[in-house]
Amino acid sequence: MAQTLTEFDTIAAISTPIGEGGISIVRMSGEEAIKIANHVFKGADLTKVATHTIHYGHIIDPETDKTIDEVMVTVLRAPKTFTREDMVEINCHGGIVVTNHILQLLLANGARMADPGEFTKRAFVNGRIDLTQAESVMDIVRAKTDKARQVAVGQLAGGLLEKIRGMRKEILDTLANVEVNIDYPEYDADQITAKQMADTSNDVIKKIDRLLKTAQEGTILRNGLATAIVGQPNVGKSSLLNYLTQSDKAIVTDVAGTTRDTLEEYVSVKGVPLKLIDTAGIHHTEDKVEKIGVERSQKALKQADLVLLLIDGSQDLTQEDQALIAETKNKKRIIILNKLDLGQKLTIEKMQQMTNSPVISTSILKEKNLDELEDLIKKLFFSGIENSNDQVMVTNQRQAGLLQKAKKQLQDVIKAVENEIPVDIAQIDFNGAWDTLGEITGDSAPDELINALFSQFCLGK
Ligand SMILES: Nc1nc2c(ncn2[C@@H]2O[C@H](COP(=O)(O)OP(=O)(O)OP(=O)(O)O)[C@@H](O)[C@H]2O)c(=O)[nH]1
Ligand SMILES: [Mg+2]
Repeated sequence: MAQTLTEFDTIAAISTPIGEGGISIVRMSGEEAIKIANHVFKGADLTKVATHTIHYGHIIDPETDKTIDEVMVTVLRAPKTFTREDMVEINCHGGIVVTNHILQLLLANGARMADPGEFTKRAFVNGRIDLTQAESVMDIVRAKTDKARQVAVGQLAGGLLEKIRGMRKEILDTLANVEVNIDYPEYDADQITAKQMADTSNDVIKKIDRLLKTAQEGTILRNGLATAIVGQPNVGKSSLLNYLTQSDKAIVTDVAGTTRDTLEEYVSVKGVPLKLIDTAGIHHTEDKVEKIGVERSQKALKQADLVLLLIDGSQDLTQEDQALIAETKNKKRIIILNKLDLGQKLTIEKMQQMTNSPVISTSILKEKNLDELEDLIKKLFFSGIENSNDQVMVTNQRQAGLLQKAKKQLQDVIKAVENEIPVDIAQIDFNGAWDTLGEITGDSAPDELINALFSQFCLGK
C-alpha cells in the first residue's frame, strides 16, 4: 500500500447527527479547504491564521452578502490532522436549515460532497491509520455500551495493529533467514529452513488462537448478548425488561397476552452489554395476532445467546412451563421464579435439580432479588471468558475470518514440513500467511475490499 500523500479534491460533509442540537459541525478536508472556508467567512483571514486555532466570525453568502450564521471556525493544517490534509471545522448553531445552508455554500464554492466514510478513508490512504483503526472509528460511532466503546478506542490506539504487525515481522524475519541459509550451502539449508518455518508457524498460530478467543467476546461487545425473556403469558416478562432498562418501554398489564410482538432494547447489566428481547407469552392460542407473536417468540428463542426463562413461582408448574424448560435445555439459561411476594409453590432446590441450570426467586413487582439476578447474568457471561481485561480484541467477522485463513495457511506449512515436501513449496503458504495478516491491517488489502469497507461508514466520518 502506497503511504505517500496523495492529492485529492476537497470534500465537505455535516459531521454531527442531523436534527435539533446545540451545535452542528460542518467539516472539510483537502487542499482547498481553508481557501473555500475563508471565502464564505467574515472574521479573521483564515489563510493567514496559525494551525490548530479557532476563530469567531460569521458565515456569509458571498453572492448576496447575507449573514447565514454566527460560527466558530477551527483551522487545522496538514499534516497533523485526522486526514493528514488541511481541514476546517465550522461549528454552527444546530438546526437542519442553517447547517445545510452552510454545507451548500461550501459545495457551491469548490468543495465536493463527501462519500460515507471518506474522511476516514483519507486518513487510511494517507497512512494516518490502518484498517483495524478505521474499523474502530465505525465501532466507536456505533458502540452501544461503555465497554464496547473502550475496546474500540483501544483498537483506534493501534492495539490490534501492533499485534498483527508483530506476527508479520516474525514471518518476515524467518523468510530473511531462508535467504541466508541458501547462502551457506555447507549446512543442509533445506532442513534448517524447514525447521525454522515450522517453528515460526507454530508460534504465530498460538498468537492467532489467543486473538481468535477474543473474537466471540468482541462480537458480543459490538452487538450485545442476544438475551430472550421468555415464559407463559403474564409471568412478568415485560416488567423485567422495564426494570432492566429502567424505563416503561414495554406495556405491562394484568391481562394475559399483553405483549404481542417482540421488543428489543440495548442495556448494560453490570457492564455486560445485552440486547434484551421481550417476547409474547409462549402458549397455545387460536388468536390470529397472538399466534404470530408466539411464532416470533420462538424465533427469538432460537437465536438467543442467553435465555431468561420466567415462571410464575407462586403457582404450580404448568405443562407449558415444562415444555419451555425442555425446549431451552441446550441454551445458556437462567430460570427465574417470579412473583415471590405471592408465596412460593416451587422451590429453588427442586427447580435446580429438575433443570440443571441456575435458578433464582424474584419479585419484579417489589424489586426483590433483582440485583442478585444481575450478578448471575454477569457471572454467566464472564465464565468462559479467560482474559476479559485484555483491551486488544478482534471485533468483527472480517478480522476473524482472515485470522482463520492465516492459521490454516500456517498449519499447511507445518504439514508440508512434516511430510518433507520441498521447502520452496511450503514457502508459498508461509508467504500467503504474511499476506493474509496484512489484509487485516490493510498493509496488503485489495482496493475493492477497501472501498467496500469504507462505504459502510456513515456520512461525515
Ligand atoms: N405480584 C406480582 N405481580 C407481578 C410481578 N411481576 C409482574 N407482576 C404483574 O403481573 C402482570 C403481568 O406482567 P407483565 O410484565 O405484563 O407480564 P408478561 O409476562 O409480559 O405478560 P404478557 O406480555 O401478557 O405475556 C402485571 O400486572 C404485573 O404488574 C411480581 O413479582 N409479583
Ligand atoms: Mg409482556
